[in-house]
Amino acid sequence: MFATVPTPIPARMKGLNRAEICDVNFQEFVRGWDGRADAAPADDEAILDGSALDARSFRELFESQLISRHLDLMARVLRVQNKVFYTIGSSGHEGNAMVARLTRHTDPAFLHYRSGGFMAERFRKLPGMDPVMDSALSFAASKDDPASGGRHKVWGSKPLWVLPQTSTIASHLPKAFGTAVAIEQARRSGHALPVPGDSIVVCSFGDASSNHATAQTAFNAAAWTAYQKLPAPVLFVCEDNGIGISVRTPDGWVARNFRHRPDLDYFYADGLDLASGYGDVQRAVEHCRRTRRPTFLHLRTTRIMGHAGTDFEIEWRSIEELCAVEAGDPLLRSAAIALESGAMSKEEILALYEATRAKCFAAAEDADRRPRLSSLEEVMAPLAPYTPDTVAAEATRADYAQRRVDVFGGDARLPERAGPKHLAIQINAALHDLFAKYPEALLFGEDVAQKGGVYTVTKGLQKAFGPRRVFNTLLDETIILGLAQGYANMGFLPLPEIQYLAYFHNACDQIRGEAASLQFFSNGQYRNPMVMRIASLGYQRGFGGHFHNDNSITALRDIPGLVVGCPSRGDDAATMLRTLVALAKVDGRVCAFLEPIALYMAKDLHEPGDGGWLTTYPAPHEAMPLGEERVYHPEATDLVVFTFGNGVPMSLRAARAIEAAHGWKVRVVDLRWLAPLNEAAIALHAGECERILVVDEGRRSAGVGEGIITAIAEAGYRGRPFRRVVGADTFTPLAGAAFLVIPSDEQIVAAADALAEESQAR
Ligand SMILES: Cc1ncc(C[n+]2csc(CCOP(=O)(O)OP(=O)(O)O)c2C)c(N)n1
Ligand SMILES: [Mg+2]
Repeated sequence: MFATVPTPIPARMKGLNRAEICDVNFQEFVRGWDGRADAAPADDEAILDGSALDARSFRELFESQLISRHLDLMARVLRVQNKVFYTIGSSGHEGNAMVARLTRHTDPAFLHYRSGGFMAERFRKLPGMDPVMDSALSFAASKDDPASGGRHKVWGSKPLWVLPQTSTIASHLPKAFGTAVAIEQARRSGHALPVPGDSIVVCSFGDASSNHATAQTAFNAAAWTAYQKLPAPVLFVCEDNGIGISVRTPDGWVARNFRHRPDLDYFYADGLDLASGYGDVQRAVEHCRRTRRPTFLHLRTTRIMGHAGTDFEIEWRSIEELCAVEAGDPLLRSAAIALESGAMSKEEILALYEATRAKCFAAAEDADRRPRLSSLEEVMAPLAPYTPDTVAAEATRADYAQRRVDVFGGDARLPERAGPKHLAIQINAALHDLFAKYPEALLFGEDVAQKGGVYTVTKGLQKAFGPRRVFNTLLDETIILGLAQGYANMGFLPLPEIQYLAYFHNACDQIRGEAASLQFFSNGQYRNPMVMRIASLGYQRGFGGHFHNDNSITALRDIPGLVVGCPSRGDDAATMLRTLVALAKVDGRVCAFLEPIALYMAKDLHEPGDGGWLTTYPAPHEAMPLGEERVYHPEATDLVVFTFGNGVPMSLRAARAIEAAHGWKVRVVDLRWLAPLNEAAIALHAGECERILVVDEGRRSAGVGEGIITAIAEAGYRGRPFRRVVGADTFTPLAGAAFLVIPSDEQIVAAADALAEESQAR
């Protein structure tokens, strides 16, 4: 079957450059082959007796394998010449081409980085596409790279429904699962899908990756779904090469771990042998498509040429072991099949091998001559698209008047007629409105359906719009955000809810590494628009402790491209939500909407019963432009307070006391948008006022306050007297002690006192 390892191992095979050795091995294997050849099979005949693979398919698969191999060999040669910038290869995994052949180009694919064979084969599905040149452009980080526009070496293609992945292992499994669920949900709800309704989702990863928490939660969620007899047609392909970088996967572990999982249907295929593996891959694919059940295809592979070009395996693996692995090279097996079956002669194989090599090198040289990204503007162009006029038009579009009348139960019951209300009520009304406006909108999370969320903010939505649009998920934030990406991929408008800010952090990578990066790494070709609602921040009196009062916004602020809004009052929440949804719809943006829990029910501002924090619901044609601040007392110039969230009512109360104490008129600026920060507005107000106070309920280190102060300093107002009132760098304790670590009204007044003392001292 495979080549045998000669003993003693000849000097040539002990060389440092394993790529070169594998290259020579292949040629020597073909030249030295002395087996018996059958009469050449007809195109539609089995390649070998009993094989499910016909001769024509074999020849094409073999060619796809060779393309993948020569891209690897090329990358290793040209990396040292700085013509190619990536050397994690697909060698040993080329059998994944079978998965591509047996699926459709419209089956969305989320791929392992060793997918050269899969891609070369999927390219065949559409005429006029060139796997070699397209891949070479990506290896070369060329601006013409059709996958990422030169931003990364990714396996990706818009026409071939391959959504580019980052290299964080396992992070793509939740969204692959989400996409599968979305396909089925669309089928049942009549939502127009961008792919055929019987599509399945292909998701590949390595054996070591299968242990990752993010992978495990996807398997669990898929099984949890199937257990309830709900469809989740995702084909998980575990490409088991027995190793992760240098750590061996225990022998038999993948089979042991997955073979008997309830509601995750296990199939095994030999990815090293096209003739015998093909039928098994076919069974797995057909099973997934027909039953719509999550399917686990355990594909045997091997790893040839180390983890990446930088991995000199020879330094840490014995030569005997390396040679044994190389003797199991699936390309040797494919060559043997070609020869044994009589499908190809030695000369034909070697000619194809060399022609493919030449093609890969020529493409790489061509790619190297193409332009690369050469300015920051070019690099960032697809990261955070923003078309303000279209967004404003979309946010204020109010052509659903009758639907909203129906939803709210009559003209007289429209929320704008209901008089002043608190934040939770206005968010609830805004969500009802958005659901009336966008039939593709979905809301899901923990406890959001019948209960309406911990704070009843989503109460009534499920009743009004049904369980297909408003539903509870299983308890896992990673999956909630994976689902959101999947729904977005299939054209829905997801509004996932994260129950508390503290619980965003354990799923943060789904936004940081995945959702927010998709437009960037696909050069704007793919987008997963969403508005993630998160109950956030401190000052809760009813429900204490850190995890319900987390005030860390930092983890959101530094995610490139993410829009973060934080309203402090009900009317702003409604107009902000409309803009966030419009940003998602129009520009594909990923947005976070931080709802200050402590203000959900706040009604009063200065005195009990004054109703100072109630607002009237804004009519549906009103929206808040991205970045726009709300200014209280714009005429005031003695002191400006920059703040957001809970800091706004606190600062307004403090402003009264400050005026009483010092006679200052105080301007309070509610920034409302925390990312991107409106630095121009900050500079403007800072420039117009004599003193500056920053009230930031987040943490001292890396909080929003640092951004505000930087904007002020960079605008040239370094010399203005300023103070900062900010949360401590600590976790939030339970009960009354919580109020020791976050700003208070008194601290704001005290900071103004300090500013007054400073003025006198001058
Ligand atoms: C979350 C995460 N942790 C660590 C890494 C670094 N890393 C890259 S590949 C890899 C090993 C993956 O092994 P396996 O899943 O078996 O895939 P293989 O490379 O063997 O095909 C590791 C640890 C990563 N990319 N992402
Ligand atoms: Mg592995």
